[in-house]
Amino acid sequence: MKAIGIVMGSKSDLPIVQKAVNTLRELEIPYEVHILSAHRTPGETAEFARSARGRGFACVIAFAGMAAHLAGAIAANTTLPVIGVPCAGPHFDGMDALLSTVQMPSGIPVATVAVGAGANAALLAAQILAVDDLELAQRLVDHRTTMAETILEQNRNIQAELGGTSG
Ligand code: RP5
Repeated sequence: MKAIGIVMGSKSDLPIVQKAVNTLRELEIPYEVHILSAHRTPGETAEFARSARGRGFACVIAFAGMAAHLAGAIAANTTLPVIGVPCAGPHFDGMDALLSTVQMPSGIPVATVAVGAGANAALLAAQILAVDDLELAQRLVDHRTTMAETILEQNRNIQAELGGTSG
C-alpha cells in the first residue's frame, strides 16, 4: 500500500497532526511525518513536494495555521492530491488559516477540511487510497459502523438517564 505524506508547518501544529496519525494507525495505513514550512524552509518544502510521488506517497496532508500557504505551496509542486488542514492560531479562531487554505486560485486545488479536522483529513486520504483497495474500503465501513454503534449506545443511555415527559 502507498503511504500518506504528512507535513506540518510548525511543531506547534502537532496536537492536530496527532489526530490524523491516530486515525491512520487505526486504519493500518503507512505514513511519514515531516515539519516543513512554506516560508521558513521554502526550498525544502518544494523539494519534498517534487519528490513525493517518487517516494511512494498516494497523497499529502498539509497542516498549517495563520497565513496558511503550506498546502498550496506543496500542491503547486506535485500532481498528487493535497489535503489541507487549517490550524487555529492565536487570532481569529482559525478563520485566517481556513481562508488561506481553502481559497486556492483556479488551477492548483487543495482539498480543505474543517479547522483542526486532523481525523477527517486522514479519513479522506484513506478514502483516496481505498479507490482501488477493497480491504481498506472494508476497514472504512467498519470504522463507520463503530461510530454508529457509539451514537446508538449514547442514545440509549441518554434516554435511560433523562427519560422524557411526553406521553
Ligand atoms: C504556521 O504558522 C504554522 O503552521 C503554525 O500553525 C503557525 C505558527 O507557527 P509557530 O510560530 O508556532 O512556529 O506556519
